[in-house]
Amino acid sequence: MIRPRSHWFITVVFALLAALPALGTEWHAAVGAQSQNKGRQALAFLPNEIWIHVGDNITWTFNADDIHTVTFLTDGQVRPPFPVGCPGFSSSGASFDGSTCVTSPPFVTGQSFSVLFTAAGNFKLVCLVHEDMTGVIHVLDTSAALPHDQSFYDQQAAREAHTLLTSPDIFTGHHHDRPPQVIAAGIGKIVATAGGHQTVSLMRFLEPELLVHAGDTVEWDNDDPITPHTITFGEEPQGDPAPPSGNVTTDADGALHATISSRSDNVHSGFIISAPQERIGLPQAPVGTTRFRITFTKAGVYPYICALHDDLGMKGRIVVLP
Ligand SMILES: [Cu+2]
Repeated sequence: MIRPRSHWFITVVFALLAALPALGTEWHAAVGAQSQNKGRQALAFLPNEIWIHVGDNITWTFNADDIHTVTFLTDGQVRPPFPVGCPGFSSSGASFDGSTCVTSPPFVTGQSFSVLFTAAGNFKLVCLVHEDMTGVIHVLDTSAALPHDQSFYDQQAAREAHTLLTSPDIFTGHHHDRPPQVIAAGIGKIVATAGGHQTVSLMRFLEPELLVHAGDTVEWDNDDPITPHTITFGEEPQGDPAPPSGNVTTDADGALHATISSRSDNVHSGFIISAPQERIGLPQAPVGTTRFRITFTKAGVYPYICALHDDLGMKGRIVVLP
């Protein structure tokens, strides 16, 4: 027989246990994937759609040397530039319930970020660095059945990474038909799933070495739908890499243009990117800077880089013959 005092004690213990958060499931997913030479980058959450329960935790492991973030903005929040964060950045182990933005800092291979989901809802997952890199996390009540287990997501992530990194068709297309002195600074493709977009980008100048003659003009454009690149001769600019260097002028068709007559000339294109798509509900985006030209006046060998992706091996050179 339980005496009244013990009965009171047991009631308190049960009340305390009920108030504690249920120990949720630990889920795992990947951020990014890359080829061995780092040239091909999958800008993707792998997988990009996951169903979990309230109280579950997801740990994202980063698998690329191109930077990414794991970010949950709030509904209607204006997308900030990635160095700004939410503003600010969260530590791994952050909680998200839809009311306050949570973002990892920009991370690379070997780093990881965990988020605990404390409220039911369907939450968009974005990378602040890459626009067409999105996903959805469906957080269901603990009584709901989940459609997939961890091994399903592991297999799906591996399959998607493989497809993005080996798909041959991003190399085919009109860049083979471009005029001889026009270099594609990158090429890429966006793939859609119900959960959002995954992008594969080739972080390479497609003609890494080009021979021209003194007085010739070389042009670069960018066949990647979303990833900007730069054409940078000499010293890398300090600070924001988006604007061009001061010695760059604008041609009548909107292309940027500079002249190089010595290896000590510092010329930076700023961001060169395919003209952006329109989005319902947003003001029409300007065409932007889609082409960059350099006239070489003297013979010599002129190495250059993409200031954003030289660490991934995105480098080239122009050989100018007399
Ligand atoms: Cu680049």
